[in-house]
Amino acid sequence: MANKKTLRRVAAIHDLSGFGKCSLTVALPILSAAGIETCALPTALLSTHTGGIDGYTYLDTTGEMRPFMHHWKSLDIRFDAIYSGFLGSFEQLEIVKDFFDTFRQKDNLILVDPVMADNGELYKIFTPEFAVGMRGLCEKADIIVPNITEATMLLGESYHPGPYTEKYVIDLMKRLCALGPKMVVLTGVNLKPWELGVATYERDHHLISFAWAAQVPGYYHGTGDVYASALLAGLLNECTLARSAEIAVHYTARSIRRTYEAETDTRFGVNFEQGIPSLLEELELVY
Ligand code: PXL
Repeated sequence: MANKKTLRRVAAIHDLSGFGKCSLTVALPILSAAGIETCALPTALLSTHTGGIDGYTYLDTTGEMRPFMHHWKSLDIRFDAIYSGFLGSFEQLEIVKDFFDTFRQKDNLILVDPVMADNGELYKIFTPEFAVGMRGLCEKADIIVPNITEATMLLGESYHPGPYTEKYVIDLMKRLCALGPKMVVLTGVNLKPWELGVATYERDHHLISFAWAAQVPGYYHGTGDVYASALLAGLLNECTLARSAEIAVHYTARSIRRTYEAETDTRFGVNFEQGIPSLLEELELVY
């Protein structure tokens, strides 16, 4: 059972999309439910995410980011983890690097989810140069959580759809670790056509693991954010990387399955809310 006395604290650096269930509206409830204090540093304020919903509003909050950072530093706030996701510009990449330098401690965890692409394509608002900038941010992380498309972009390689060979996946993770991070969790992996899952690699211990779920038809928005948030919830509740990765696969797959069965519009995000009790059970968290 996790130690219930220590309240861990995370700085979550993502956009706030009011509708569509991704980024902060996913990270905050999942981490909080897992007993982790979550401090939000918004990178932008949108009416919805940008993935297939027309007419969204977008207020860039870059100008607020350094003032947030300086205020938090002046209060001597310490973070057990810093978790970055969707960033909208090169300037934000630089600010987040400074944030890492400012709040880095010997024993805290910097997790970068290099949100920028999926299914072989950059999200509409990003350019190929942004991928190079994102690589610079990943170099400073302890752990990165790219999908296969993002992984190939970080390495400047071409993407091809799965199924993949185990050797290809392991090689990709080793080369990502060579950029700087000690740990990689690669999402959207499949070795067989009917499965979907993740692979993990811990450089210092040469540890490799895989976790699988049955593939569900359709493309569900925001699942990367659900996954990375649940992964971090596991890591901050004393689970190993492999176990955290596995718990997060179960949680994300169940959220997708629930949404599929409800026949909800896949752009509107997955039903992760009703899976929170079983996530806590798997994390062995009972308050
Ligand atoms: O889930 C990734 C994501 C986060 N935030 C915004 C997005 C996307 C993906 O499209 O548009 C605003």
